[in-house]
Amino acid sequence: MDFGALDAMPVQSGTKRMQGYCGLCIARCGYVAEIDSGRFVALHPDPTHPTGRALCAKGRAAPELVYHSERLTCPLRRTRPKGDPDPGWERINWNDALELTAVAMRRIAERDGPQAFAFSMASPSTTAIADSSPWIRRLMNAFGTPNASTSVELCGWGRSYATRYTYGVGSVASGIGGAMADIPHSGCLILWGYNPSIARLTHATMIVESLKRGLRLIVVDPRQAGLANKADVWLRPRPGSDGALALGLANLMIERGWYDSDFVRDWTNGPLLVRADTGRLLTERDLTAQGSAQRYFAWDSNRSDLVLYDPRTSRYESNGSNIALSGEYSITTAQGPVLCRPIFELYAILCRRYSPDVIKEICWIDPGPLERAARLIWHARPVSYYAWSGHEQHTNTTQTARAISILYALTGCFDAPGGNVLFPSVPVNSITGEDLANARQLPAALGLAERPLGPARWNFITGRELYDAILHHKPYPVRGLLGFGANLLLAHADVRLGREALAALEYYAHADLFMNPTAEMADVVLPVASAFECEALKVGFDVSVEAQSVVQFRQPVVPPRGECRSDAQIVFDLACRLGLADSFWHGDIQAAYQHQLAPSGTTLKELRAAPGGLRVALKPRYAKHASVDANGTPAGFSTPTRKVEIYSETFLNHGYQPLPEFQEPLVGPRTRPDLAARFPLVLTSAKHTLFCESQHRGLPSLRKHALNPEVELHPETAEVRNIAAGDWVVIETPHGSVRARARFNESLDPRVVCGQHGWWQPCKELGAPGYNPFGADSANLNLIINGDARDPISGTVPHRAYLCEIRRSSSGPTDGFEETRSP
Ligand SMILES: Nc1nc2c(c(=O)[nH]1)N[C@H]1C(S)=C(S)[C@@H](COP(=O)(O)OP(=O)(O)OC[C@H]3O[C@@H](n4cnc5c(=O)[nH]c(N)nc54)[C@H](O)[C@@H]3O)O[C@H]1N2
Ligand SMILES: Nc1nc2c(c(=O)[nH]1)N[C@H]1C(S)=C(S)[C@@H](COP(=O)(O)OP(=O)(O)OC[C@H]3O[C@@H](n4cnc5c(=O)[nH]c(N)nc54)[C@H](O)[C@@H]3O)O[C@H]1N2
Ligand code: SF4
Ligand SMILES: [Mo]
Repeated sequence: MDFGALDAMPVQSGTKRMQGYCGLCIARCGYVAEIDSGRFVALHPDPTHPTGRALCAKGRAAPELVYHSERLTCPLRRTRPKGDPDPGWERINWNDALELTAVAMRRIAERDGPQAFAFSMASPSTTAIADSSPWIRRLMNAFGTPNASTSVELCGWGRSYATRYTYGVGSVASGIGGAMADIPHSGCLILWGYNPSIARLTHATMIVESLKRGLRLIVVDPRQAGLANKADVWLRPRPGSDGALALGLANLMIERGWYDSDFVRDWTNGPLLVRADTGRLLTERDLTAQGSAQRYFAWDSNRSDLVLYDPRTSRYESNGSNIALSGEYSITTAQGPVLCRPIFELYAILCRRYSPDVIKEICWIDPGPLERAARLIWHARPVSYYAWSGHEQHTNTTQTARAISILYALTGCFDAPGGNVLFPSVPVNSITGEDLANARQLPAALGLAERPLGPARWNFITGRELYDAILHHKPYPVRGLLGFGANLLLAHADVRLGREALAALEYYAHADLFMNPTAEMADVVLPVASAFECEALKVGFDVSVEAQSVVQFRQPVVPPRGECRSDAQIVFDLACRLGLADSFWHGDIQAAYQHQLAPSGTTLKELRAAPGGLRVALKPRYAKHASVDANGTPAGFSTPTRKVEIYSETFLNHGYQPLPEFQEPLVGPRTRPDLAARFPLVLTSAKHTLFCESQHRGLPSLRKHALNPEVELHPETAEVRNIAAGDWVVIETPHGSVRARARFNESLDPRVVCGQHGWWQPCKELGAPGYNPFGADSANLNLIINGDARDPISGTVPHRAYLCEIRRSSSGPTDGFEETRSP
């Protein structure tokens, strides 16, 4: 192994400097913290770190976060009933807080089974929970509950889970099928509903760098946000129409011959024949009773005959180059003649339905930019893409994610240099505890029966499923919850239902840095140390091979505030109290890290001596699917056909469309003309550059630049409603209304408006208001979204495509949020 310690930063007299990485969001920027007389005073970029080129305003505000007057600093216990506006928080000690929690967990598990105790977690993209989430999952596995509510249905499902049905499971969980855009080597990059300038600084700096050497850029976004003004093509879809757009682009590419037919033939299931009568793949069993039901056929156009394909060997029985991707063939089966077509032909037929004219009608995108984008995707290869929130929070997210990932297969760039690459990672022992005895017999997660291919398959539950299980015991009761930061009542639709559900819990403990509207519903609140006050181990920094090679053991910049503890400490302590010490190194976290690092070639001791991180040499390998074993069998893809799946029999088996058919958003102008008459505007949302999700409004250096929630609308949309820039407006949907201030954005289609979610917190120092998350004058955007409309496959609710109307309001919201009463 090749270790290269990062250069130590110069130490100035009087101040101490310390390397680490910022845990506040997914960018995980390498930093140098400045400590003056024991006080954390500033955060600077660490240019020696692969993610350390720059820091954002949130990172620079880290000292404000650490020393904030409203930080939770001691465990609290509720003394008054949950409906009471005053929870009557009472200070308790850690022993009592953890004992109360362990006793409740044991009681509920013994009476109702461990699955009746669920966990919630903040998303790792918006918090430092990634430092401890593997340990939290380990505790769940050891305890025996599969039910983790982490907003995965809103964040990550489309990007890295739905795409597994196309590409199989990869190694790094964050890209498509685990494959990350290899931006420095790409000829063209597609940012699809992803704005790294706000969301992930490390990607943004990398892209800006690459644009200088000629990277071509396509941005798909209803707003001209972030790098869209530097893009070669900016496509502006109607929110929620991305699935149609992907098919429309594929249509042009197929029509013009702009696709990699070798890749499609060799590495996708495009050649396999589908029976017209049943929609199933033609199998050997269809032809003879002795044949295998797991061997399929393609058509050899030279021999004008069937050719057998065996997924176990990932090979066709004859030379692949004659294998047909189009045509219609009458095949004599045991039951008589059956018409069959190759999958690729069926896909091409589907795509043909999305001609440029149809795309104009559905997506509100003109043929010109559509054609330019299709041309660029083909001619500027290698191409990579990253698709995120923009396509993820819809009632059609799963098929959209598939449509985009299959469009991408046409380029033949998967796992090629400059494409989406399965980056290598430093080898470590898995610590999530899937090997533990209880984990091997976990009960089914909530929602698995109803949506067997959705998040429950990976032991994630949706917000709505959690609420339904608490309130209606469907499909079984959930009576206890342990929350690590998730602010469910701001993050999810069905806000009132959520509040009712949390109030109905027999026991709820919530660990957080701050009291938030969700934590207000807890029985016990645990104070958590921020990422700057606790250690953590990070193996790989995701965005490039270079970044992946860095292993870093972050040490606390300053000791924890008050009695705060890290999430990991809480987990290890609880595990011991639950009689699970054997699975938790008897409470010794250092021993656990050592176990994790054992195969890595580095040790905790070495890492402690190198706070800037160590590099473990990693070699990029490409086209892993083509690597062959001793028998000459290619690795292929980890899908049922061992190929990239354009057509999914898994989907068919569960009653879903096997091709990535476009489904209109369930609450949109085309599906609900009845509602559209009163609510003519399409409502979407986007992240705030200064805040992570529902956090950070209390930090003065950030809040002073954004005092109130805003909604972006086109000036024409405003004018006909007599709205001036800066006016308070009401955003109204069939389910209620919230308020925000009007901000004009000429880049929007006049029929689209874009709100901000996550507003509740006041900033006392500035006298900036908080907002009641539930009341009539709320600014909680998800209060007006109803989760009855859901993606049938994943349960995703329509945060990003809903119908609304906007009108001028006479006043802004009052400061209705009950202030936290810590003793
Ligand atoms: N309308 C609309 N709704 C959305 C979205 C949207 O774009 N529009 N986005 C969705 C997305 S993508 C997501 S990920 C969710 C986000 O929803 P959440 O995952 O709930 O994230 P946050 O709202 O940032 O709240 C995080 C909470 O965790 C606490 N916290 C921060 N760091 C730590 C830590 O290290 N440990 C612990 N224990 N707690 C910590 C914070 O104080 C805060 O209370 O919201 C979703 N909701
Ligand atoms: N500053 C900051 N950084 C963050 C976060 C934060 O809250 N603030 N949150 C973190 C989290 S949890 C996440 S998930 C990531 C998310 O990172 P992103 O996915 O980049 O987040 P957004 O800005 O919400 O969405 C990206 C773009 O999608 C567009 N969009 C909206 N609707 C649609 C649509 O229907 N189709 C398409 N194609 N685009 C649409 C929006 O206009 C927006 O510009 O960021 C992480 N980083
Ligand atoms: S982008 Fe900002 S908040 Fe996110 S890790 Fe970097 S410095 Fe921290
Ligand atoms: Mo997210």
